[in-house]
Amino acid sequence: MDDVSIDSLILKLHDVNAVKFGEYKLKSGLLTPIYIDLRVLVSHPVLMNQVSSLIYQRVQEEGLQFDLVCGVPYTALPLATIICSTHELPMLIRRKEAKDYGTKRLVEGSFREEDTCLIIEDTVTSGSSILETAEVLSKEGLKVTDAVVLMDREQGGVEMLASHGIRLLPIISMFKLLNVLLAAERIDAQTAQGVRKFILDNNTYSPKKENGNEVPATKKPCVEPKRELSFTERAKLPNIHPLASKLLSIMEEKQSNLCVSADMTSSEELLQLAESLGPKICMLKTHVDILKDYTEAFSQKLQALAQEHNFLIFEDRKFADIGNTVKHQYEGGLYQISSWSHIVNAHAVPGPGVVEGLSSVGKPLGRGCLLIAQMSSRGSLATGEYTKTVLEMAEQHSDFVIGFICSSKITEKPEFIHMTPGVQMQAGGDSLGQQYTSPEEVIYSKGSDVIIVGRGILQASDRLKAAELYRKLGWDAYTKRVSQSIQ
Ligand code: S5P
Repeated sequence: MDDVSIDSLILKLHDVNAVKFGEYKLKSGLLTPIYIDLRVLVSHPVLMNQVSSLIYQRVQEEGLQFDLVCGVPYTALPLATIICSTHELPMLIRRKEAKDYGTKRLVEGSFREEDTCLIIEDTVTSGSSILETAEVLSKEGLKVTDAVVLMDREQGGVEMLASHGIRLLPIISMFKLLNVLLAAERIDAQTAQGVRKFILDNNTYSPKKENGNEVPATKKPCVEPKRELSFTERAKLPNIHPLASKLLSIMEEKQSNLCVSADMTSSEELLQLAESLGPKICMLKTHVDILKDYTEAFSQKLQALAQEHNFLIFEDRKFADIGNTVKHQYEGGLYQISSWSHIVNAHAVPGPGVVEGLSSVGKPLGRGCLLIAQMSSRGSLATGEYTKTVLEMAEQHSDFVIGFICSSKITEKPEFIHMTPGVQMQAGGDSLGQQYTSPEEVIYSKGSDVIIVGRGILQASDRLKAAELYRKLGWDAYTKRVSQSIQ
């Protein structure tokens, strides 16, 4: 299941008021700052079908084996019905109350003893509703081993059900939901933090409560929040691209998530800038084709400075042609970009061939590529479905694509690095469509990793002082974000 369809589903659930923020009473009497009310789904048939197909997708991905399906009454009942009808699976209906006439059955439908029944639920807090349904089914001789839930509030349901031998497979977790709503500016950082704290403070599962016996260590609840990984931890991920790992290590070592955009027209000036700002930055971005005096000696000097001050070079070439053409543009011509630039970027407009062409040159050299998923300029067309497709393209080429040029975090996959241009201390823009966001907003609120700053530093009277200020603002926003995710 890809992150993108989950992200857009979360936004749609918020649109229809299935996710509400405020003060609400849960079944247990506890007051909660977030309320998930999926009962409204029945009024939105398109959404209803999307949710049902995501649940079924999860069932398939996990390769679950079962003979029958039962939805927990009432909200999950229509979901189970759609799934069973679409995929022609036999279903059972669990009655909440036994009728006082006729058969007095609690479970309607045909089944054999020892049949395995898969449970479907809309939202889980403690897991008690699923357990109740599982107990009714067990009394009828049915086996319950798995349950799939759309929304897990991450308050102990997984652990509680596991202690009863039921594996709960959630599709959306509370922390994921908060991150997506935050990135889309549906909620502010304070609301997200308030809800995170509530969830962590109100875990409903205590192993000691289970039959009065201490649960073995392996079954202890995972109260550890799904905290955000630090740059150092991300650098050590098993599937990380070596260049992404190098960049993340540099960032941690230099405490800098600042990339300076060295948009200068003189090689000499650019080298002077690299020399003086080198210690403050993790990466230096060039537009080599705006230099009036490019020589091979320039690229050699720049590489030496990158080595000396430990930063990476990113040529912002924005390749956007068919694979065969970009291959030549990257490798050859006047600039021979692949020979000196650690990182380049590309538009996804031509389709995957652009990445494949670049990769055929860059991969053997250990280079990496950023895909342009969003742009900072007014009226940019890189939004919505386009951005989602870019993400898919990156996932399919993760042996060369190390991250994105974007305005906010677009994926939860920690192997990808998010880099955001259009950054200045003050909001505003220029007369040609550039739009600025502050370092704090970009890193803390929008979840990006690296700020790319050009004129904010280049036009300052003291560039070194300005670079240090941006470095500090970017770094503080990152440390604040990571530390809050583990509170
Ligand atoms: O969406 C984008 C993508 C890029 S790479 N918006 C951008 O502004 N950029 C680049 O970042 C742009 O080409 C320029 O080099 C830099 C921003 O410069 P500034 O002076 O506006 O900070």
